[in-house]
Amino acid sequence: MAILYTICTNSMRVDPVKILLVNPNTSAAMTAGIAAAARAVAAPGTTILAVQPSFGPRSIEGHFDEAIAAAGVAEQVHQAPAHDAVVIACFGDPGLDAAREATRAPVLGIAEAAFHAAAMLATGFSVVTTMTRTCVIAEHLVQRHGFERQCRGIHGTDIPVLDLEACGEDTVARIEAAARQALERDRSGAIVLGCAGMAALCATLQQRLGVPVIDGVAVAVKFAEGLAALGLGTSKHGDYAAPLPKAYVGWAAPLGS
Ligand code: 2AL
Repeated sequence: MAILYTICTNSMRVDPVKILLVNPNTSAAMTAGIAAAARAVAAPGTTILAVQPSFGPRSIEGHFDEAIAAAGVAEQVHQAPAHDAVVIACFGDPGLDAAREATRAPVLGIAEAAFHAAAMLATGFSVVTTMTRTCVIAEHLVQRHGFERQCRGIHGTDIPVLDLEACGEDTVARIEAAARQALERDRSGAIVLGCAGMAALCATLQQRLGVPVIDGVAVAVKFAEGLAALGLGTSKHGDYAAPLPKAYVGWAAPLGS
């Protein structure tokens, strides 16, 4: 027993955790909002370095946006200063696997983190997201992360992502109404917010709805702190090993080695 205790404490980090928070879209206002939401839940001493790609869409609302944004996430993780964990703060988790190849630190997507948290708090949850066209992207994420049994519904509100940069009561009321309908129709016990831009609304919605409302940015930051504190990182055994050295051409040249 004494030996086990020594092994466990040896693997605990005591230094403050440095989190690289990547907003995959190129809205500086949204990057600032997501950074504020992350800092509001971070432990004392945790530092949050919030970044966004140097190219790509202002908001991510479809497959094309997401493909370009994934390259932007890869760019930011490739050129990142030293960090202990990475959070990808867009509900599509763009570039998640690429980022895991590019760093030894744990990398969390906010959709993946939110699904895990929701599944620990209710037997079933519903996702309330932005444009209806992104519902298929959320459905693919649910399948990819293996939450088909817990996710009981995905609901679009047709609120454009950039409307969340500075949203008023009308926008909050629309999300609240969609969440109420989802809880009823899906017989769900929790709501997952399907956009990083909704992070600031989480507490208000939870208070109004009376059920757990999960913002992926907040839970990803707390999971990231936990994994980093335990000295856990992305496995380099197998397909998450560093990318094979090779030249890249065109605008991607700096990403090669
Ligand atoms: C998002 C998000 O989190 N950021 C963004 O630009 N688009 N997600 C979404 N479902 O619209």
